[in-house]
Amino acid sequence: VINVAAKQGQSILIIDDDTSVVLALQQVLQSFGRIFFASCAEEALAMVKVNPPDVILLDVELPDKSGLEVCAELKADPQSQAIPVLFITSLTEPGFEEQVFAVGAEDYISKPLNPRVVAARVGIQVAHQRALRTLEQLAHLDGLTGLANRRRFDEFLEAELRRCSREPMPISLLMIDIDHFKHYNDHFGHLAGDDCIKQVARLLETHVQRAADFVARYGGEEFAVVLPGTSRQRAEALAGEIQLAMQRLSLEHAPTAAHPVVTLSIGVCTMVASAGSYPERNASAIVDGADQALYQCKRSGRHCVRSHDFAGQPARGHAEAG
Ligand code: GH3
Ligand code: MG
Ligand code: MG
Ligand code: MG
Repeated sequence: VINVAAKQGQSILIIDDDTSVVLALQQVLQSFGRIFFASCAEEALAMVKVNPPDVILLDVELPDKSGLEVCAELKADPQSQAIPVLFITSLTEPGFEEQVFAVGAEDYISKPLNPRVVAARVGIQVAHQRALRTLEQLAHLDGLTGLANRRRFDEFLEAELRRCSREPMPISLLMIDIDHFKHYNDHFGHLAGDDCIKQVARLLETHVQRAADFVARYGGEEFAVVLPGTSRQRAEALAGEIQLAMQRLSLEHAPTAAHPVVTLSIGVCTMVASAGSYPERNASAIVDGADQALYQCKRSGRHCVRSHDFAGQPARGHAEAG
């Protein structure tokens, strides 16, 4: 395994046992980023597992396996199936083109290698990958606040519920809603309202700091915070801190709102694992729980924290700040 070029950018894995091909490709492709080599299938598959490249160039004939088999294996594995594979081939047998696409490859480059054709074909794959990655990121971000959006929240919560029940450890969810926000919009206008939402987003980011924790814009003027491995007590304490920090920010509210400054209501719900699984082990249960607690906040005059209790007791209150 040799890392020839150390430039930033894409990483390209060349799988070929012919040194002259490898050297020629390295020359042509070094401007794309880092180039890695493997000279047999076994080595290549191991490298892809440890460090998945952005593009793979694959020889048809390798010492230990056919390139077609290697490609089929890569495309069968969810971990590697999205990596574009380009075959390098001098084979001119009829039906070969078809075989290449049948095993899931994106394209092929024929020998003798023409540097400009190689660069063009790899460039297309690299650009395509980059566009997909950008779209993927955008699809999971909220445009106004830059926080994770609802779609990302749903994915994250499900994955963490699974992980926390396996470990097992508790998981907490905060549902955070701006109080009387309609009044805010009506009084200050929608643009000011947008700005207020952004300020709440920044405040949440500063207060939710552990690497495992996660903040999302759930929708409108509602936010969600997922706290893996966090007990109810600690989740309530964090909710209290957030609520207090919002009050201290002293954003003037509309005169018709219940409080002179913008405040938050926070519903907390915690799932505690018993014997390696949650009785209510699904995302909608924890969201419902936090929602019910949030509803209790609104009924108790807003600007407070309430917890949902799965044991069926009425929602418990948290010491109110202010
Ligand atoms: P409550 O204290 O019960 O939560 O009252 P509320 O007025 O905050 O709740 P309601 O759900 O009635 O109103 C939410 C408002 O949030 C209505 C909607 O126009 C506004 N809103 C939702 N998304 C945005 C946004 O992106 N920008 C702005 N400016 N306003 C938004
Ligand atoms: Mg070969
Ligand atoms: Mg709301
Ligand atoms: Mg609201």
